Amino acid sequence: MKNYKRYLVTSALPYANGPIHIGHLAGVYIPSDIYVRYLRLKKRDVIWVCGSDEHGVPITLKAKKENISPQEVVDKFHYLNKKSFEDFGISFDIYSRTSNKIHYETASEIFKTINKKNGFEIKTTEQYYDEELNQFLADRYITGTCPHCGNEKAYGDQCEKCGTSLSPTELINPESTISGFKPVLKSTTHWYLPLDKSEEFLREWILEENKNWKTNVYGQCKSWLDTGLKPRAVSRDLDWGVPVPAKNADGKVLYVWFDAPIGYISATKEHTKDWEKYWKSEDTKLVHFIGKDNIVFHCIIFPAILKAEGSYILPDNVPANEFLNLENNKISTSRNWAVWLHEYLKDFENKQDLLRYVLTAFAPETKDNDFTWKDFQTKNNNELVAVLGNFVNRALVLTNKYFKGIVPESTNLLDEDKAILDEINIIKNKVESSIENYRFREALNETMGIARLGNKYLAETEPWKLFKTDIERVKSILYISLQITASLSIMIEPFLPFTAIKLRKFLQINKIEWDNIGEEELIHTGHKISKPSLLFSKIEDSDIQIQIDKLLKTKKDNLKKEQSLVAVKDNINFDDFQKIDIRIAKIIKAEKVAKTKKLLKLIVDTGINQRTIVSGIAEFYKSEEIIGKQVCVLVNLEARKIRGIESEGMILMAKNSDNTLSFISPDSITDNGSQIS
Ligand code: B3M
Ligand code: ZN
Repeated sequence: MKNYKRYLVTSALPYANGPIHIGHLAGVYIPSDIYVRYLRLKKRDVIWVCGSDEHGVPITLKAKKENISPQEVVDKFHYLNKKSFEDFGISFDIYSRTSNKIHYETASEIFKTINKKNGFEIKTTEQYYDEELNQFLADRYITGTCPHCGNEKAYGDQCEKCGTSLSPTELINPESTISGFKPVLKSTTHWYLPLDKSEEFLREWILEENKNWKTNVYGQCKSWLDTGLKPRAVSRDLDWGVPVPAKNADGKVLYVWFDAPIGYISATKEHTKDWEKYWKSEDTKLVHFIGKDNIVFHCIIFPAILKAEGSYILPDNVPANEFLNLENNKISTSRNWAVWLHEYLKDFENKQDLLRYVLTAFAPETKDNDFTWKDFQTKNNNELVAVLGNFVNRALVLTNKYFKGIVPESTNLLDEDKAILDEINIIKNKVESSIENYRFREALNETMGIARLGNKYLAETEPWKLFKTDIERVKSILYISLQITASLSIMIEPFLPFTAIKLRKFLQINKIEWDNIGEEELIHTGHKISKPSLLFSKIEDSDIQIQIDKLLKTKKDNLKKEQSLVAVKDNINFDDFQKIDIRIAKIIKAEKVAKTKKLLKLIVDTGINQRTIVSGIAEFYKSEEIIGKQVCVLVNLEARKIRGIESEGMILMAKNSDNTLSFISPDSITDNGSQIS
């Protein structure tokens, strides 16, 4: 085990083209905040850097779409995200941005150092060019079929389905995601990082020296290395980004994934003049917190860049999380399917720790996980209120009730009392090991074990029953309960920083040293605590219904948008139209088709005859409610068997934006058989 003198922690730089949502928080920012807050409590020398990732094509496209400059786009979201993080207690040492001058200088320096060593291959190749947009297409803006797994929505840089790192020319049937047109190949010159030449070093460094990395990270790196690494362009034909500091590079900028991770270095430079001690000493522990979609860039590409530059350390660990879904759907900025941090802070004022708690408890640490508002409510009411809040409240209320808020003496502590404090020490050691191994869900659960221990202790000793008969015993029990509460006030700090401050206010104590947790006299006899209020309040059904309704509205809006995007079919001529025969008909019988959820068997009177039609409307209409209804029927559709039933024709239905179906019915009683034309 290396003996590190300092820690350097980074969190993925969020793109400054949208707000922060719960997926970002659960995947990256809460885990890293827990880790760094713990390191600070352990008095470790730690610097934690983050900031806005302000380059890349998404930002230029958003600027184009909104007819503003890229700088205006990033300014808006840099400040929104910076403030949201601050208000949520994400305690970076610095939250910088890659449009800063210091970043341009740093990224340029690193590029020039590698270039001077001939560390790049300069190649003129055919790249995809969107003639509609008049610009070359970045990998991300070309989709097509993945040659490895057949995924038709693979991107030019990566197939998210099988995780393979791709280059656009490998895609089958490429298409521009911006204009929808087939892109054309045009020649252009770029600087390539020869990843293939780093393969051996990466294989040794990751697969041999870092077997302790999380399996999801190790596994993804192994599959990339097994597939074989190829040279990767680190420059782009764009006018927004860090200009390539080389000859014949007009109109070219550094590839966003070349400059963005260097943003960690520039932010450190901005934060401390001792930045090289952190980035260039082997006794610095460098940890990158990211989401799984950034593994290749942090474990393969950025280390290859730093190795080529030659003077930087490499990460000790990259504990990437998987993805968090929302109500069983993928979180999506473009579809507004998210819980936005800045909106949460408004809707649930002063309830930051509630969301921190839930997102830690449901963090996608080893596999994708799901956030639901019901779970949010349940976790709050059954754990924060009923376990942590309940224990603290009883310990403090009873001390106020029996001893006017003065911590009683502990004259005759029993073995069972001391056993509680021993148990707290055991739990503390487990929490330390869980946090140091990036298992934060486990660490939180173990910390909550102390509150559970407290509740059990009070339930077993029942001081309220002894007040009249054995006041000395009551004193010891409440004394121990207050020591447990004092330990909790520091142990919850990494997870629930706002609650920790509130609790220390109730106890009227300053921050306790982490290493003193579980001691017998954290809070002294004679010390006066304050009158407590509730640490947590219940979340009512109405509170979460508002949020659920918000998501339902988003779903409807998205469907409406999709509906409007449904292309009108190709034109037909009048003769073709004349071929179809639609009549008004009355439903005279209806029944469910056995063993199906969606089908009804209808008997309709078409004015010409009675006929059977099978229709997929069972999810929207009950048989009994549609008898007698006049509807439109396509009567000259060839009969076909559906679930063994001869169906002669089709009932015409309108599909709503929420995917429900509605009949097309005349607005007054009409003769059955009336022709629609
Ligand atoms: N801006 C975040 C993302 O891929 C990306 C991280 C950069 S960290 C250097 O969503
Ligand atoms: Zn694939």
